[in-house]
Amino acid sequence: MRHSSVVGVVIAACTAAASAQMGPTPAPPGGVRYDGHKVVQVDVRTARELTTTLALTDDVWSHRVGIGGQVDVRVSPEQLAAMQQAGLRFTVMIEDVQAQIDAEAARLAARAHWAPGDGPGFFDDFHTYDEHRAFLQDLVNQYPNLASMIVVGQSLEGRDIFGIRITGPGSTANRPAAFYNAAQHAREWATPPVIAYIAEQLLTNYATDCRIQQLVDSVEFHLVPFVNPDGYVYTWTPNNRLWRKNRKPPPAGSTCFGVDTNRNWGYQWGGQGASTDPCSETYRGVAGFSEPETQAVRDYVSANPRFRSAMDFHSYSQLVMSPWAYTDALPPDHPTFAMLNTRMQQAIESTYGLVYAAGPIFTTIYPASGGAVDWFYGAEGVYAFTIEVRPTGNPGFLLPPDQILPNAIENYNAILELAGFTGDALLFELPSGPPATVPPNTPTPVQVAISSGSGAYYTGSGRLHSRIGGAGPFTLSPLTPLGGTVFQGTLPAAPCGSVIEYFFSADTTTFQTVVFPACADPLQTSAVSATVAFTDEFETAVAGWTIQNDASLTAGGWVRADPVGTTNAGAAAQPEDDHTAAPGVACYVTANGAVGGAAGSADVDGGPTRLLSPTLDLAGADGAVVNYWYWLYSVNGTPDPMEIHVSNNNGSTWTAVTTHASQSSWRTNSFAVQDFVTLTDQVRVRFTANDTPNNSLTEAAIDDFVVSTQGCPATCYADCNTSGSLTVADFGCFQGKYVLGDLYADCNASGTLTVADFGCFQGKYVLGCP
Ligand code: 0X9
Ligand code: ZN
Repeated sequence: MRHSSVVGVVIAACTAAASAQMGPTPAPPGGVRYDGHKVVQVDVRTARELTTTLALTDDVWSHRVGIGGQVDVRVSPEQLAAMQQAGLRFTVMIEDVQAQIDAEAARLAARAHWAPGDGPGFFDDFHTYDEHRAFLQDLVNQYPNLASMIVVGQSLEGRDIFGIRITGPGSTANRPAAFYNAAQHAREWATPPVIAYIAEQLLTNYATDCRIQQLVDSVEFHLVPFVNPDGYVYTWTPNNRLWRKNRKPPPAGSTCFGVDTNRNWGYQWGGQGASTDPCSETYRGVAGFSEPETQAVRDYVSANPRFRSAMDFHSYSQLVMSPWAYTDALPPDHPTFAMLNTRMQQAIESTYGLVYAAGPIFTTIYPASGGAVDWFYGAEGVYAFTIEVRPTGNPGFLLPPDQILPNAIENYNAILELAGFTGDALLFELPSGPPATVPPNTPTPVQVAISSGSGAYYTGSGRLHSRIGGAGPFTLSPLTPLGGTVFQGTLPAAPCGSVIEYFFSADTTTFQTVVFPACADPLQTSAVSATVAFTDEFETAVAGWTIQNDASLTAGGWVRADPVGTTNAGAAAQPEDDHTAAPGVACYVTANGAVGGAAGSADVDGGPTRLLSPTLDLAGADGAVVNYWYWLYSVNGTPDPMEIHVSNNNGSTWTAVTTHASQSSWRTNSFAVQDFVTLTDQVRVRFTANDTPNNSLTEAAIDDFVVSTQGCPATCYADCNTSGSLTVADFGCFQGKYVLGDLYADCNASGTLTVADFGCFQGKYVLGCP
């Protein structure tokens, strides 16, 4: 949940970095050091606390500048003392900024420089502007038919704003284009590798991955790693690691360098959330498009009317955001933006489980006028987004090198969604997901949403294609409109144990047929009976649940209770309500505090604390699914995910199933036990919460735990009424099903019900049941 009240902020103080820049460009030797500086996360609850915080720092690190949230700020030892004096509540996020910068610099000094032929080792550590260029050039050399180098224009100091153009063969006259860039802000080093990774993946997978080929053939990608090359190069010079803006020399009367290019775009330039002070980190410049970097991108983008989507990567905070940034009004295309925000958010979550928050910029972080996103959308009509990549907090801009690749991978997956919107004629999505199983011998409805991509839906053209058993032709059936973009199809009744394969298709108003999933890769579900083997809403004490607390746990052990909610920085830390619908009230929580107690007073400290399910007898089932609702809120310090394990030997050994990241809301998860351990009569599930090292606010809860087994019970065909014995009533039952057209009555499996099925039934009846 985001903060409801956000105030516009002008980060007004002259930065230490900027005030030290007295000389001409480039900067004087020596740069700026941050010895003894810390980054602290301040818990801001009132306008006064926000004003005090901003008056006491000259470098805001996080996006979360608002009331009812945490603001990450860098402070000198003196500023830290003043914060303590002022009674601000904060936790230390980075103990020693300079030590971290020095450690990174030492590592980079010792790193192997990337050279053509080194391949994906590129993502092992950060690289210079020149190395990024060589990396893209090497890709162009390997894939000359798909890729070429581009130069968008030049920076103030004359560097090329280079990039790579990637698209498949054929005319591009009508091909939608995409502009995806990074590093408007120099210190946001986690972002250029995302661009490099997108380029590498699109090219290296083109020949072998049908979906990538489809995207590259239908979209003209323009990928630009550095919109602010001067700033980026500057961050690689000694003691300038935290530079943000471009390298514009100080205007008359000032000694401060740099314009924030992301406050300089000429759409609604000069509004709130941008500074007139040249020393501010959000200095907007003397006019919209006063800077060569924004001018260059403007001219490049407006010269090509085919641009349809844009992404401006920033760091950090893990957010997916859409227009507007200058106003809290929702843009005319908000439904489309919201859909794409969600698709990108889900693509990221399904990679490593990280949940990036999503929404319009203004309300998700803060008002910011003169940003790239607003110009792309407002002036050019391009569907424009910005993602703030990893991490959420510590260590801010100094992303550890082992996260460069995972960060790139999850954001590449988000880009595939945006590219799909750019190049695909229609977009499909299953609002409730694909059903993992369907009941046997029962037609099952399945919903699909169809919306416009680069084409528009032709009314009435939606179809479901399905087949049973993995062979033979697909059967077509029309989709029924349910209102809006949602349609319903019906999966055929299928015998227990069989597999149904299915896909959807629809036409555009220009009669292009689009198939989902793409690339002849149908969805699958199997027909099986499900039986609830165990269910517990935790409203009463059920025997067998076991709590194991590590000796290091000082607070916050699991307990079954009606939870007392707590709030931290505007977000729910421990839930006030359990998940079960009324009259349900109870669930398992990690300690229950007193009403009105502080968020940190009954959270987990140390640990782990473990909650073990009763022993479940799942032996003999074909499959078993565990479903539960969980809550995990873990912020500050090192966040501690909830860990889920399963055992099939009553807890002697445990297999990791998944982890859950911080959310501040009830969420649900399911897993198939047999995907992790073979099914036995000694299965247990374990939920682990901890705060190790003890530096976070961590609250966990579990509710509505259900285990169901799946299978196709060995049935006797002739026992039509499943009475357990064969009687004359089974003939009546058979006849009834025959009359109804029930596929059960197709005794000889001929595909149609004929009189021969009666003879077949009689034959089986005579043979009897085992
Ligand atoms: O303030 C910014 O420019 C971005 N956050 S950052 O911490 N990376 O500096 C947010 C960008 C919001 N986008 C636009 N205003 N277009
Ligand atoms: Zn940024």
